[in-house]
Amino acid sequence: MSHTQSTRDSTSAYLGEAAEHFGARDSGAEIRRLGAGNVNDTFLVASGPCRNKRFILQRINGRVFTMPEWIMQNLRVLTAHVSERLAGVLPAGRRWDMVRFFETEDCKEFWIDPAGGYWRAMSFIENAESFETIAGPDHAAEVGFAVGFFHALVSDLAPWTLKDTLEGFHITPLYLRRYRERQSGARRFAASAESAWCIDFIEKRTGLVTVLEDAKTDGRLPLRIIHGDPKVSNVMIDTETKRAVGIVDLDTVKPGLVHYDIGDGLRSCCNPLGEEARDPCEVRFEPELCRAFLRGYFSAAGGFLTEADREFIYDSIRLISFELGLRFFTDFLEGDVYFNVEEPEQNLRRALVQFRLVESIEAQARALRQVIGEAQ
Ligand code: GN1
Ligand code: MG
Repeated sequence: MSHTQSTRDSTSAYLGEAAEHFGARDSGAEIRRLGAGNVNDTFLVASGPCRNKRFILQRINGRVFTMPEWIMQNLRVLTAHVSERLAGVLPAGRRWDMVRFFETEDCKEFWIDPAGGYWRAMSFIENAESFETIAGPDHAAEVGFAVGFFHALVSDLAPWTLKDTLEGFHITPLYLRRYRERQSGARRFAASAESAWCIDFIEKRTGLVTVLEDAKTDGRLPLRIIHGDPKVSNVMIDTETKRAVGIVDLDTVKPGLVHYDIGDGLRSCCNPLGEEARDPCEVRFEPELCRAFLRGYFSAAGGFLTEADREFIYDSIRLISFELGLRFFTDFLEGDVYFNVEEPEQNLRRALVQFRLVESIEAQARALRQVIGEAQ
């Protein structure tokens, strides 16, 4: 049985009970899986006589997040900071919702199931939706705004006030090291043409993996607070105005380089076919979506970014796409122990998608540097 399946079985076994601990006690409560998260299991619970008491219920993946208490501690610091700051910085005519966390009936932040799973509940942002793939430039500009606005909101929060909830996250050289450790066992998988292509692809680019970490070490890029996972599907869009109204999935909010977020937001936004594209050969990085994302991003975050920050934007787009491909490929070699999968070889296909994106980014390097230079 795959890791994904055994986790899902354990999740289903305690789902109803978990909902009850957060107050959904009526027998008619509806619970449905929400989104396509690769790590945690997320559900929407609708309870009450008219099913209008809605909240998000989530089981944290304990293999990935080994310190769930730290996540909640960070979120308390973050929420307090944002609620104080929000009114002063929110542009006129916009709404912005921060997720609120609920306690169990006995006033705990988690309910821990008999198998050791950590469950928590949080508010559902009403009249908003999110999308797995980008709809077009207007959507990209809103995702860019959301990432920039998040950075602006936390730009005066000292990095040391938050714990590191996922050590090594986005430290590309560490992912390369882990990949290397797995390479000996990789031989049997490398039999396929796709795997051989990935191995070759990675080998040709090992020189680029330290670009952001070097800039961090020598002080060219400062440590700030980051979101960690600002992909398209984590930005909530108002169903009527189509404007971004919040950014969810806050478990990786921690100290880091804003470039991890900028690179991640762009690799997600500028790939219209999405991470799960069936045919990796069709994948392309779209400069016009990049332009739109950066317009939105700078409209919110332009104020605190330095020239040095700008200089590393191109590198960050290329690097974070490469890094995600490397993470997917390593997980494929390890037997899908980290990212949830629905079918065999899904992590291999996901890796191919990211690597094709890297190729497209590299082929358009000049044009992209120009788009970045023009953005403000
Ligand atoms: C994971 O679980 P999810 O889908 O929110 C991953 C991100 C990746 C993303 C790719 C903690 O996020 O880093 O960019 O998949 N999160 C973690 O879809 O590893
Ligand atoms: Mg996430």
